[in-house]
Amino acid sequence: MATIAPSRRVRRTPFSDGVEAAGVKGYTVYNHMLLPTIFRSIEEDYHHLKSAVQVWDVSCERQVELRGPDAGRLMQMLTPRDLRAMLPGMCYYVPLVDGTGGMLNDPVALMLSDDRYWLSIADSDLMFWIKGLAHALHLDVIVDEPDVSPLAIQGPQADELAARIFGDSVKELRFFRYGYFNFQGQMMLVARSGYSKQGGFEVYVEGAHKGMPLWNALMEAGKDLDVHAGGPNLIERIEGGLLSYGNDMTIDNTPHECGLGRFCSTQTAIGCVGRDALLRVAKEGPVKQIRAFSIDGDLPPCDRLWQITDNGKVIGQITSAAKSPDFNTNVAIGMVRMTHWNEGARVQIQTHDGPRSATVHEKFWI
Ligand code: THG
Repeated sequence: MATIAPSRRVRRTPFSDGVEAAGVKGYTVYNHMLLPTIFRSIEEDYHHLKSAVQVWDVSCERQVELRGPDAGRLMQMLTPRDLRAMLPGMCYYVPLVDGTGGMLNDPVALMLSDDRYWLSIADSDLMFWIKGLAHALHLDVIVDEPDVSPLAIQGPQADELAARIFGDSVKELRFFRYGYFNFQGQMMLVARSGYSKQGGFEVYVEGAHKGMPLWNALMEAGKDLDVHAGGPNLIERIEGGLLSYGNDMTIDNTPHECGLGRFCSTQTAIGCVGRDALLRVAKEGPVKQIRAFSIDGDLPPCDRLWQITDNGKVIGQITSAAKSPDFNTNVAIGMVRMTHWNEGARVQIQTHDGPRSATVHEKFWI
């Protein structure tokens, strides 16, 4: 493949110098910013992520900050998840929807204080929607994108590496909680979270100039742990059922279709935009839903939607797929009609290289 033309619209990150020194081989663009996705190869990176520890430049998980007396009210307007029990120190995975219940983004929300939140966003221009709501409703809140760049530490040795940089107390963080930990005399926000099922942390680096010192310290401290630069791994995230906004779900899907109904408490999410629409779909239940698929045979890269068929009739679509070394099958994510969403259903996948047979699964692999 050709390269991505560098320009101001494709933003570099505070860690780009480190990523390049580590020999990055492939990028995607996410929130108008470089996201490194391949270092040695997707497969080598996958085995390494599952056995050692990686440092990921996920700066592209941009923060939208809501700050002011109406920040909490605006937050609850954005999501059908009930935020009333949220406290500073907590992270919530939140589906965000429009007035029809269509997915706009699926960020990790952080409550920093009563009147200050971050939304760590997936790949859509969410800030415009939030600014529009705040403006139109005359809310007393400032909405902007601060100079904050997440750096993830992921893998079975993530606790050991993080402890060497931030001290042993970082190991006591619970899943989806954050705290402040000292690095070279400065307090940094560290959460136990990340876009893999291997466990680890995300450091929300405030101020681009603090990026490379942290990157270098992690690489130095982790030498004997075989630390390496990595990134969200296609194979591992499919095995884990981690959804990718813009790929596995779009504005045309409700959270329920995405299997994110467990993050919706629409009944009590008073003030949520799209609440009435979602109450309706939650009552009826979705007629199609995200599922895991194991696909037989060899596959081309899944760079477009593949129709799922049964007897020539279209019943859904595959949106992510990759060969899994550990599970000895092609693993995939797709959305399929209720007639075919039960465990063990057999379907056909129309890849751009021809048809393949596949089996539907109600659970992902990890
Ligand atoms: N971390 C941060 N920001 C992000 C992502 C992240 N922004 C973009 C993108 N990833 C948002 N999407 C997701 C998808 C899944 C998860 C987090 C963000 C995730 N899900 C857990 C799971 O499915 O196992 C469950 C979360 C829960 O139980 O609350 O972690 O990765 N900062």
